[in-house]
Amino acid sequence: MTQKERYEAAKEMYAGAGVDTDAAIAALKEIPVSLHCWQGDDVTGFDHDGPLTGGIQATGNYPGKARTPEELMQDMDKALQMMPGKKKLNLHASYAIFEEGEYVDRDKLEPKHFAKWVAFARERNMGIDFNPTFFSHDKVKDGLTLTSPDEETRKFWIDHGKACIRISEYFAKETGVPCVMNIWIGDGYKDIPADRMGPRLRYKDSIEQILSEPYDKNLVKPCVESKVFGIGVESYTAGSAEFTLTFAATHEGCLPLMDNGHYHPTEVVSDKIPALLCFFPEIALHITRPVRWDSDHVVLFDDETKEMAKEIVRNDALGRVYMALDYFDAGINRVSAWVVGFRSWQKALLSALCTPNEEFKKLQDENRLTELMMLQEDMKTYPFGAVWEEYCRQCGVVADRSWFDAVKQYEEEVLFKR
Ligand code: RNT
Ligand code: ZN
Repeated sequence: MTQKERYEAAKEMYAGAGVDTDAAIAALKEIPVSLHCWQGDDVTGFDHDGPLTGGIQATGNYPGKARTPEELMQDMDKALQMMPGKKKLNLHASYAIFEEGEYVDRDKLEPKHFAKWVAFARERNMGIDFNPTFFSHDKVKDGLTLTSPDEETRKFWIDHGKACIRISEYFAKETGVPCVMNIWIGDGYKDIPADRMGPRLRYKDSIEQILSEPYDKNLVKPCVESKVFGIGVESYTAGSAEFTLTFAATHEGCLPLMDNGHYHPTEVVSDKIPALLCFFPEIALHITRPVRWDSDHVVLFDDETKEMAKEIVRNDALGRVYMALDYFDAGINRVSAWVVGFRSWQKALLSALCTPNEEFKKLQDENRLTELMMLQEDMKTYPFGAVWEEYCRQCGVVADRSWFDAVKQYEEEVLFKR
């Protein structure tokens, strides 16, 4: 059977279940997914020589990590060629690119320090998302940034946040695509704190000061990302789920961002998506794969990933949910890690789009739950692979595993020579 015949057969079978696979493919092509630059260099960045801090860790020591902006862009380019669909670039402030001999601290960053990234994104028709970097820096004092009781420290980080608002607006103007600016801090305590509210009040004030920087709300979408704990801050994190959710709910234009590695292990973000969509016009996601903790493994086409995609698709929220990948595995080929994770999320979205969601909802509302279970199980063995193949073909990307040959070749010719 040719690829075309395989797709035609699959299309017919899905049509029998009430699914238009052509429409699903067409819809997916329009949905931007943000690709994080930090998988390429283990969250190192270019503006410091120190270790990765903030309670996060990229474990592993696979050779070939990108060391310069040129290498990171080259690697990302390689990865982009193997990803179907619409992409956005996700940057951290620590990836500022300075001229030879130039350096400014994070509170003084300017759009020009990201001009090369803008050129990179524009050439590839990508918008840009942005993240102030509140970690891996010597002005993180006693593990604290925006919650610091030391006013000088806190001011430095507030000024960093404000600088990032200006840079985010620049990204949006240059690319013509709104910029999602995500605030995440690792501030917290290893052991039982004596004051849980004080740091949160300072955090609240700090974000308010950052957001007081004038910006166009149609161009910049500020978010706050919650977290349950980090390495070395096991007992308390200031930016907890309740804190960030309430902050976003009470500050017009600020979005809640959920990272599915940032909750207790039996909590699922798939269930939280529709809860938040009842109240927020827009929300944001960091899509990752937590293994026993916030380990940031490569995203796979697994059950919870599929469930998250379903909640976005069947609630007609593709235009209301900003999707970004967030993982960093230093133990495998980093280009492959990017590709596998991106393709997995694409598969999850396509699979959700190839589900007769209206019919299933109707069965639920009519309390025909026996039938619903049977049909949901039945569809699991539909020829989804043939639809995926067709989607990749239309996007001009290799559908089968042979994309990995290019990764192997790139590894030998480029990565292993570093
Ligand atoms: C950390 C958060 C945060 C970071 C990135 C690098 O736990 O998930 O989003 O992963 O900003
Ligand atoms: Zn995250």
